[in-house]
Amino acid sequence: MSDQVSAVADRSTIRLALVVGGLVLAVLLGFGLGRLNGGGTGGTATAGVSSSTGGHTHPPGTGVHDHGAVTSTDGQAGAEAGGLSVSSSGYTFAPLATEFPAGQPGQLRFQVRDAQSRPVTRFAVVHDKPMHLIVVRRDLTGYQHLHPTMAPDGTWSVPLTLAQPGVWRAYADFTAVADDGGQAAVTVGVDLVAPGGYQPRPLPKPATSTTVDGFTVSYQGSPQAGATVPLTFRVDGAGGVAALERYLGAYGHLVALREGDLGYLHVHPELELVDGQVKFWLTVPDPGRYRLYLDFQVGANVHTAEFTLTIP
Ligand SMILES: [Cu+2]
Repeated sequence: MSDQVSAVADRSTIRLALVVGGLVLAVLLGFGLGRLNGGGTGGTATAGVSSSTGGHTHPPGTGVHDHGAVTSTDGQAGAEAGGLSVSSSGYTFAPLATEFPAGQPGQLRFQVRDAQSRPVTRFAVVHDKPMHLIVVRRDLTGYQHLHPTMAPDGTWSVPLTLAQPGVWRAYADFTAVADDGGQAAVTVGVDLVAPGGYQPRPLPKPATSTTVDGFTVSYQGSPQAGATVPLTFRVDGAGGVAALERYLGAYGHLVALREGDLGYLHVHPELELVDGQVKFWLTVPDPGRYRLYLDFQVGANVHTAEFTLTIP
């Protein structure tokens, strides 16, 4: 009898040991994956580690641009594109619904969940907002840059209309604050669907100048694969160079999306205007075609200029 009890106890002990061992392994693996996601791109955007450079590289000899007091919103570093995964650095983009009738006003609701599947409720304010949401159709049309609001339970919501049928990509770009106060800059992406006949539009030809809402927007600079190069944007209105205003703490916000996989590059400008122009540092990882989206503000209105960029 005592042998049986002892045997049972031994089995329980073994089971317990296995469970504990498994948990430790899971935690180590999770941490390792987090490190790979954040650190594999050369960044330090792992929970508990805060990087003053925002987890991406700046070219030698150039000043850092504005990331405020926290890590950048990029979620990736150096030459790697982000937003390709629904989970990164232990954080998961969890939409409550992903289907939207085309052309009808709807509401996107989602949570950011941590490695324990708990909704995250603490976010650092980066560029004036705790959450930046980018939505674009798979053919790179219909770009939207939105700022959802969060309920106390960690559920974010924002009005959203997917104008045309197709598969759309949504990127959540945020800096989560962990229980220990550590901050992780993350970009995660998920597909949304507007059912119906998808008629993809070809990417417009590469150009360094475009018009939007009566403004002519042009840029100078020669992006190259694997290099960080300056891009300087100039906005002209009816009366010459337009007076750019700060929007979300900067004179402009530039997002670059890669054709093919919609890899996400988020770049930020120098703090101050240079001759009335807004200057960015852009690191493009690989040859290919990209669509650039520049948000800028003039006369209290925000406009978005779009460019196709080919990297040879
Ligand atoms: Cu934003």
